[in-house]
Amino acid sequence: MAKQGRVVQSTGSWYEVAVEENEGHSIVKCRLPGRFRLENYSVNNPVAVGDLVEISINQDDTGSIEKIHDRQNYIIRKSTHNKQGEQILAANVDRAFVVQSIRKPRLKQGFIDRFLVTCEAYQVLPCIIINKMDLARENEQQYAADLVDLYRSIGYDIIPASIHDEESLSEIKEVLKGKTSVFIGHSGVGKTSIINKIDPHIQRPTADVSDYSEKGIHTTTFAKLLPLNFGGYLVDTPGIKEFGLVNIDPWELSLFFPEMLEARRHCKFNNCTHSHEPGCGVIGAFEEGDISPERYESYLNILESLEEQQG
Ligand SMILES: Nc1nc2c(ncn2[C@@H]2O[C@H](COP(=O)(O)OP(=O)(O)OP(=O)(O)O)[C@@H](O)[C@H]2O)c(=O)[nH]1
Ligand SMILES: [Mg+2]
Ligand SMILES: [Zn+2]
Repeated sequence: MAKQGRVVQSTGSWYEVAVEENEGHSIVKCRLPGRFRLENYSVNNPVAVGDLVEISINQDDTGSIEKIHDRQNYIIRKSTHNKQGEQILAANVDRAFVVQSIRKPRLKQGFIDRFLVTCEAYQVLPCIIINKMDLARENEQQYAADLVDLYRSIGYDIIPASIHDEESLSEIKEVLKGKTSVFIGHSGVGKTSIINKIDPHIQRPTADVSDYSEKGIHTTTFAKLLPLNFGGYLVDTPGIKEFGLVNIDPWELSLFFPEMLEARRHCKFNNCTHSHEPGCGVIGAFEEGDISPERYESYLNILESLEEQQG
């Protein structure tokens, strides 16, 4: 008999699927038939956490995934260095959070901007968390304040936070309440620590960042969809190093920088890449100070990597 469910965890070979029962739900351990891998050869994981699936139940009470329902949206990234290919981090989410720490490990604005471009392109509502603000030195506090001003001026939600600051945790809870969200970021920034704090029923392992490299040690190893005690669901994901963009053409990149939308209408050439062309509206807006130097630099860096990918 076929049943409908939602994938709550995937370990590579097994998928845990939550199936609605009379009251509450039960978890069925499922396998994925090989044909799904062939159909989605460019993606490492043809089924992602958050996917809505149809399963059949085997005699030994395990399940078999028969159908993956169309996704409302998803967050996908590519790892460029170790050729892992593409990976869907979560499917069917109302909001995706990029979690960064102001220190240990140090914040990387390029990562935030790549994440935001993916959210724009794949129609996911984003939110930025700058965690570990309790560790911030004076200049880092100023840096965080500047980032808050910058991203809010573009229209993005951004929350400076610390697991030792209740007010910031309540702010995060407000945004999560009643929705399905995902936390994405480098290892060690505190994704799992925040989750453990906002819902004390959840106690997932966390670990110190290395003193030597100031990087996390990849404590969370599988993405998991967690029910929140104040309503809603949150996917905790393992730390990632890179956020490579998937299926975005160089010519359309500026469409995913909201602050460039108006300026790009004034470009002299309609195939303008806004990097060197004469009569470019975006370069003009940048020179006028209407587009921030950091965002424009991110744009150029991403453009270069997309052009390299195209060969
Ligand atoms: N000072 C300070 N430390 C924090 C904060 N948030 C997390 N930490 C610490 O940072 C370390 C890493 O936290 P985790 O929650 O394991 O990080 P993670 O992002 O889940 O890392 P991965 O699972 O490896 O991706 C732990 O030692 C936490 O106690 C914070 O706001 N302030
Ligand atoms: Mg973690
Ligand atoms: Zn231009």
